Amino acid sequence: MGFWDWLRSLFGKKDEPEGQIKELKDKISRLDDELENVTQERDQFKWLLEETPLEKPWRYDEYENHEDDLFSQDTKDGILGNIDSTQFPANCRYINLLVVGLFGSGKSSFINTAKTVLRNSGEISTIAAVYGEYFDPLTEKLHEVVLKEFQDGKRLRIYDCRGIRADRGIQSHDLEKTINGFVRNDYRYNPENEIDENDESYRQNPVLEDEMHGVLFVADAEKFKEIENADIAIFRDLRQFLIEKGIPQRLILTKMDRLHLCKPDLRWIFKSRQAEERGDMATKAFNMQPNQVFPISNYVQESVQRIPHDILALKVIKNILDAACEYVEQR
Ligand SMILES: Nc1nc2c(ncn2[C@@H]2O[C@H](COP(=O)(O)OP(=O)(O)OP(=O)(O)O)[C@@H](O)[C@H]2O)c(=O)[nH]1
Ligand SMILES: [Mg+2]
Repeated sequence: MGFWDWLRSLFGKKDEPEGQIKELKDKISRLDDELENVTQERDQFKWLLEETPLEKPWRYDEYENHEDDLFSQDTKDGILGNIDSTQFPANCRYINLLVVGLFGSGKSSFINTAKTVLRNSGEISTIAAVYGEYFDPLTEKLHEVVLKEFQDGKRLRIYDCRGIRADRGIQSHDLEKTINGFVRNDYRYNPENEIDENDESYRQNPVLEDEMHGVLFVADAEKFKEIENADIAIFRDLRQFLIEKGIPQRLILTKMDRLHLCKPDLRWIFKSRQAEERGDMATKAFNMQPNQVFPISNYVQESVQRIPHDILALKVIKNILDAACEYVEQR
């Protein structure tokens, strides 16, 4: 008997349909239970796999005893020493970096982390205001922070600014103007209108030391997969703008401390399968080279400095600083 004949036959008989329907309902509910059990089992295996470290680290495999050597006081002192002896270009007093990313991605927290590690006093910096993740954007103004003073009045400066979002975020035009040095510190970005050339925060004739010499894209390792197409377009256009100008750009992946293996101990970050997967996905999503992507964990709850946090932040600071100096020298 075909399906429809069978179905019709159910309703043809007065006393049988109820029994048949109950049977169908029972079958469905039994399968639902089975499905739930199988799903639970699958999740347990997945969890176990994620908690099993990789045999080889996915980055910085040049360190022999990987976690011990990479996250050591020696490594930290070495990078801090290298940063101290940076040869600043003669043609410019300042190296300026801009952080760019979606609302709540961790831009301001990164500035606090970078300030903390370069100051290295043991205290966590709160120079850039940070808020919860579920509110409107907190940072609305261009905010200059001096990360480090070098000899002869040279300075490494970093700039926080309004986040990207197609509807309420910073306008692409304003980002480009900021990078080209037209926007003065403390300008409050207007998501509705581009900066007016008659605004008192509009710098009429910017020089090299007013421009940005490096851009740090910031993305939340947990959420960047959810980026809307319209937002991706803003990133893509900005990246193209930077490539044409030759300005170095790097990607910082924040909130790595929330991923498998990293959660209990950040020292496992480069043996974490989930961290590796997020690193790969972000590299592809932003169309970067793997060595331009830097996973980090910002200081958000900690009250004292920790070596793994410091080293992850130092790696990206050193890398972008060298690239930015090189860029300025060639100008
Ligand atoms: N666990 C963890 N939380 C982080 C990290 N970075 C930032 N956060 C949290 O993410 C939230 C947003 O961080 P912000 O630094 O304010 O992000 P933002 O990009 O400056 O946000 P807007 O200025 O609003 O665009 C805060 O609640 C931070 O505590 C991180 O690396 N790990
Ligand atoms: Mg902010």
